[in-house]
Amino acid sequence: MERGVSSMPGKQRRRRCVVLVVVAVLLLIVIIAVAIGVSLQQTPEQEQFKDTFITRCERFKEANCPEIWKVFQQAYVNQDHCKVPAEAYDALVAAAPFTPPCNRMMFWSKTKDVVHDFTEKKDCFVTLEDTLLGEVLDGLTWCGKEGSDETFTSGCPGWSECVDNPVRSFWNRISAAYADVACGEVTAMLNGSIPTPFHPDSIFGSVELKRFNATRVKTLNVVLVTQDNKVTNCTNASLKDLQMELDKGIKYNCKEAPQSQINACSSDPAAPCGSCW
Ligand code: N1C
Repeated sequence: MERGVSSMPGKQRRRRCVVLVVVAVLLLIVIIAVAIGVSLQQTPEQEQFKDTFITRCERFKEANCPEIWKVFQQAYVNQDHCKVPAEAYDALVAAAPFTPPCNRMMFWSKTKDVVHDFTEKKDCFVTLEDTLLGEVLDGLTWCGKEGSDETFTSGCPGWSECVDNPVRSFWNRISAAYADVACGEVTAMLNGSIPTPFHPDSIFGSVELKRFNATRVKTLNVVLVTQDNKVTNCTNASLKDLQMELDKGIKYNCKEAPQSQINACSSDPAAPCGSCW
């Protein structure tokens, strides 16, 4: 009896010890699992980016997608994400050059949704996003980090955070390349619902328009997309600035087109190309 009573605290201590050890082991397991989870988390994110790139690229039958992915990465991987100039993508443009669809090339500024809704429904015009490089990277964000071979999709600098960021430089570079090959009649959809439909700082104003060459481009047709509460028309002062920037020798036209008319026309299979404005 006495021995039993006196041995109880010893047993309790041992039991407490066992419980403590079990708790410590469980804690350790949880910490290790969280650490593994965190370290693995980046991989699916990067894998997903590469998968999207390759899947979209493979829609272009003749493309060597693994090679294009390799050349693309070389532009920004292992670089400070604020020090990627547009020229970093020169090799990428060379690896996936543009074949110009003369008379069908469509440029735009501040009208992304209406343009793509139109080009998706009617096979009349070709935007940069219908080309391999434009389609593969449309809507994506990416950057690298000094000392790392990885592609990151979060923690990348915003559009205005630094000028030489990988996404901004990419659009500047490939927009320049697309405008360089522009030929024949070129169309640009601008936004008539804002006070200045032509902005010199936009990619269209600062890159594309400046590269249209009169030896290749015959006419620039501006389509000013308006809403019911029409804010601007073709006499808008910013459109005078646009004409001043245009290479002499390129003819200029401007037409106002209500968005409802463009939508109705694109949904009408009988409507021919060019009849929507
Ligand atoms: O600055 P923007 O328009 O004038 O650029 C549009 C102009 C188009 O003609 C395209 O050829 O430049 C080209 N372009 C794209 O194709 C493109 N796809 C997606 C430019 N930017 C593009 N993006 C994204 O839209 C890009 O990340 C940037 O943030 C916007 C620019 O749109 P904007 O200001 O309406």
